Amino acid sequence: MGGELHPNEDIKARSQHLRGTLRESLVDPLTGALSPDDTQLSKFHGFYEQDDRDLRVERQQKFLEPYYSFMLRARLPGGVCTPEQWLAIDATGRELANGTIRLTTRQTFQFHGILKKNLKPLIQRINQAMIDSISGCGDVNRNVLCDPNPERSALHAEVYGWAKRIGAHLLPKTRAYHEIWLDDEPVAGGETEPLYGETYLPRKFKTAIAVPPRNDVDVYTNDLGFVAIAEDDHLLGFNVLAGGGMGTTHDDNSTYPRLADELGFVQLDDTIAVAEAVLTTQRDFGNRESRRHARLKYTIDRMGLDAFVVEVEKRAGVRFEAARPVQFTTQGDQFGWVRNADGSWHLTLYIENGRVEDTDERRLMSGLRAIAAQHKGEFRITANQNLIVANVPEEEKSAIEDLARAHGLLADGHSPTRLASIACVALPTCSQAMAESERYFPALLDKIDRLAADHGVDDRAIVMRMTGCPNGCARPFAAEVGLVGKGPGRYNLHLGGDGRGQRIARLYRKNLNETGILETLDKLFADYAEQAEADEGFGDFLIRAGVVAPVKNPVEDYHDSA
Ligand code: SRM
Ligand code: SF4
Repeated sequence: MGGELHPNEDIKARSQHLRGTLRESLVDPLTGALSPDDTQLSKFHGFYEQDDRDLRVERQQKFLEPYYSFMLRARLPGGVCTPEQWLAIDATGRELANGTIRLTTRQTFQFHGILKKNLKPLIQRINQAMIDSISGCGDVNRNVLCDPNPERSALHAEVYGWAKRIGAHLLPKTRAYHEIWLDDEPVAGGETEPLYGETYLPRKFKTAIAVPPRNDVDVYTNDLGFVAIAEDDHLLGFNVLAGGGMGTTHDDNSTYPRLADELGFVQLDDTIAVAEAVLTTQRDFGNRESRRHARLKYTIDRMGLDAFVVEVEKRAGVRFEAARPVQFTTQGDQFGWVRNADGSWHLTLYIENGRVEDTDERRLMSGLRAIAAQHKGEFRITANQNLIVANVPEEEKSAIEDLARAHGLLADGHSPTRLASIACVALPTCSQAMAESERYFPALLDKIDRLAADHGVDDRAIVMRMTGCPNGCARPFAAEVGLVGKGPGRYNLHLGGDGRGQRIARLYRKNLNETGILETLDKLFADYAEQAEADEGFGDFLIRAGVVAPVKNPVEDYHDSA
C-alpha cells in the first residue's frame, strides 16, 4: 500500500454522508441512468443500476442508450418476514418491478427491472411494510444472516435477536436514506458517522450467525462470523470467526477465496463490542487503494492473524477464550415439515435458485401469495435461496401443504443434489456475468441427475453451486462442486469442498463447456460409485482419492494446481 486511494474513496468522502446528487439524478429526464458517482452511492441505499444485457447489442445498433433499470435488495435480518410483509413484497414486485421476486444467498429478496421513475415509489412501498433497503449493498455491514434452524425455535429466537442487534448496531447513522426516499426533514446542524467515519469501510462487510450442527448460512465465508454455543437450548456465547470471503478474479493469483479463522469464544455480553472492534479494525487497516484486495480476508493476511486478534481484543476490551469445540454436519436446508419444540410446524419449500415467479411449469409467486393470505406465523428466507413457512399450527398444516403442492413449491420429486445446489443470478441483469447461471443451471442439473442415476449415486446429496463469474455470489468455492463462469458457455470446475462449508474447493479444470463438465463428472461419479466408503460425501471422497488436494493456506497454495 502507500499508493493512490481508489476513486470511490473520494466519492464517499464528498457525498455528504451518502447523499451525493441522488435527488438530481433521479429526476434527470434525459437518461434512465444515474450519474456515475451516484451509481456508487446508490448501493448504500440498497440498489444497483443495471441494464438488460439481452438487449444490449440490439439497442447499440439502434443508437439507443442501454435499457437501464435497477435492482433493489432489501435488508431483512435473519431472512424473517411476516405474511403481511410478504404480500406487500409480492404486490410491489408485480406492480413496480419485473413481476418476480428473487430470494438471495444472504436471506433477503431482490427486485429486478425497476425503472428509475419507480425507484422512489418502490422504496416507499416497502418502507410502509416496515422493510428498508439501507445497507443492502455498499461498503458497510450488510444483511446479517442467521440460522433459520427450524427444529429448535427457542434457540432460533435468541440467535435471531442477536442478528437484529448486531445488524442495528453496525448500521450507518446517516439520515440520507430517510431524507431522499421517505421525504424526512433534513437533519439540522449536520450529522456524524461515529462508527464508519466519512469514507465508510474500504469494501463490503458481511456477518453471519450459525447454530451447529447446521452451517446453512455458510458462516466461514463471511467477514465476521458467530457460531452459537448453546447448552440445553440456551445460548451461552459465540465462537467468533473473521476473514471469510469468496470473491476472486480469474487468473489473478493475488486474489483467492478464504474461509474465516477462529478468533476464540466470547460471552454474550461481549458480542457487540467484538463485532464493532472487528469492523473498525477493517475500517482502519483495510486496503483503500485496490478494491480487489480490500476485503477483511486480505487485511488479516497482511497484518497476520495474531496481530489482528491483539488489535480486536484491544479495541473491544475483551480477551478471547479458547474456541469451544463445534461440529457442523451440513450446508443445506432441511426440506419438508419439521416439528418445533412448542408443537408448531415449519415447512421448508424449494424455490429453484431463489426465483419466485409464475411460469408455465410452476406458479410459485401465486402459490406463496395464497399461502401468505392464509398463514399466521412467519416466513424465513434461507441462505440457500429457499423459503420456510414457519410456526404453522397443527390445524393449518394440511391447508398450507395443499397450497404448496398445487403450486409446485414442495421439494418432493427433486434429486437430493438439486435440492442441495444453488446458482447466482448472472444474466441478463448482472453486469459482472461472464456466463449464464440461474437460467442455465436447472438444465445442466437435469443432465447431471441422469449421470448420477446411471452410476447409482443419485441418492447422494452433492452440494453443487454455479456462478456466472468468479465473484462467488453462490459461494461456489465452498461447494463440493463449484462451476464458475469463464465466458459464454464456459466454466471453471472446482472440486473438494466438504459439504459442511469448512473446506475450500480447489480449481480442477479450466474453461470447460457442457460436454467437458459432463465427461469429467461422468468419470468422477464412476469412481465415487465404485470406491466411496458408506456415507462418504463426494467432496470428501475426492480429497481421500487424491483427485484434488485440500487447500492448507489460500495465500500459499490455493493456486498451486490451477
Ligand atoms: Fe454478490 C456483486 C448478486 C451474494 C460476492 N452480487 C454482485 C452484484 C451486485 C453484481 C454487481 O456488482 O454489479 C450481483 C447482482 C446480480 C443481480 O442482477 O441481481 C450480485 N450476490 C448477488 C446475489 C443476489 C446472488 C444470488 O443469486 O443470491 C446475492 C445477494 C446477497 C444479499 O442478499 O446481500 C449475492 N455476493 C454474494 C455472496 C454470498 C454471500 O455473501 O454469502 C458473495 C461471496 C461472499 C463474499 O462476499 O466474498 C458475493 N457479489 C460478490 C462480489 C465479490 C466480492 C469480492 O470480495 O470480491 C461482487 C462484486 C463486487 O463486490 O465488486 C458481487
Ligand atoms: Fe453476477 Fe458474478 Fe455474482 Fe453471479 S457471481 S451474480 S455473475 S457478480
